[in-house]
Amino acid sequence: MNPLPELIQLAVPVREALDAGRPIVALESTIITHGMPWPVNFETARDAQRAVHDAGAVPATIAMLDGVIRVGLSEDELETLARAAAHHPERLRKCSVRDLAPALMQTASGGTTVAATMRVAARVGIAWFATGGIGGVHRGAQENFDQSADLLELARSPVGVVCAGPKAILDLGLTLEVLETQGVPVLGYGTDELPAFWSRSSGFRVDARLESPAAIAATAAAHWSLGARGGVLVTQAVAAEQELPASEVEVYIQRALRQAKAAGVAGKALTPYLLERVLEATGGACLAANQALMVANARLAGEVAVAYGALQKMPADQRQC
Ligand code: PSU
Ligand code: MN
Repeated sequence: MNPLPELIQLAVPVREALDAGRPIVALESTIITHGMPWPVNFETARDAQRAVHDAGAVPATIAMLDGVIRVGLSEDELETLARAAAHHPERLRKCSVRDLAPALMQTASGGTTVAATMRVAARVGIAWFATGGIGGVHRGAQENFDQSADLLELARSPVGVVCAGPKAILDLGLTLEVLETQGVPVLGYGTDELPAFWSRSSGFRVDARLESPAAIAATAAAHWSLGARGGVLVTQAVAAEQELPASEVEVYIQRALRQAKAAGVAGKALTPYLLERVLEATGGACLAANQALMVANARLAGEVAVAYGALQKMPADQRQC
């Protein structure tokens, strides 16, 4: 079952769920190591796992620990990782796809990004994944070529990714263009408009609005039945009570971008830097939004994974697709 036993280690509940064909939801860990401060990073990761569990699926947080890719962390392990991020940030890498093999060889530890988490999920056979906001095409990409590997992995790995849209620090229009080129369906759960992470509106439309987890599962199943090898992006807007209006947050994003430029921040450090500046500027309001949307996405991914599992077990002639 496990293709690379010494490199990827499955937690017992995850292995059992895989063997029994029960629904599983992968969760990323860069949000713990580089996305949120202590103790919110721990609380959010823990609550996301609980939300997946309450929806009837098995949570599988993926991270790199001492040169092993771990699939499924206990709450104690989440806390240890979250504390390490606070006390020894220099010891934890941000692992995207290109970073996994070197980190394995060097016995390193770190968080896995959306791209790396998708890759590992696909490798072990997990079809659903929840995160906060995906990476995408950065503003100014025309000059700096900065596009997140998340987009390329969405084109490659057949995993359904539930998120609150691309992070608002990005160029959302260009991000949608790349997703279109790569053949990745962008679905809206109860929304026509693409959500923009901390905000409910972006001015851009999703490809299809769907009203239920079952409809999302059936759409993904149809996409994969057609032989598509890539992922499906499911977007859910942050709850209205936690939302930061786009016009308000845009001012802080602009300022953070100027600060990043002045400080010469680029490459993999850019996204965490920008998120941290916006967090400071909003005095924690965007952190509360990030926390709420992450947990809500975990719950939805759990519901979709359950619906998808039921669909797989249904006789072929009774399936919608
Ligand atoms: N969302 C957050 N915080 C984060 C990230 C997403 O709220 O830290 C991480 C995700 O792991 C995502 C990564 O995959 O940022 C994208 O980084 P980059 O733009 O360097 O590819
Ligand atoms: Mn980048």
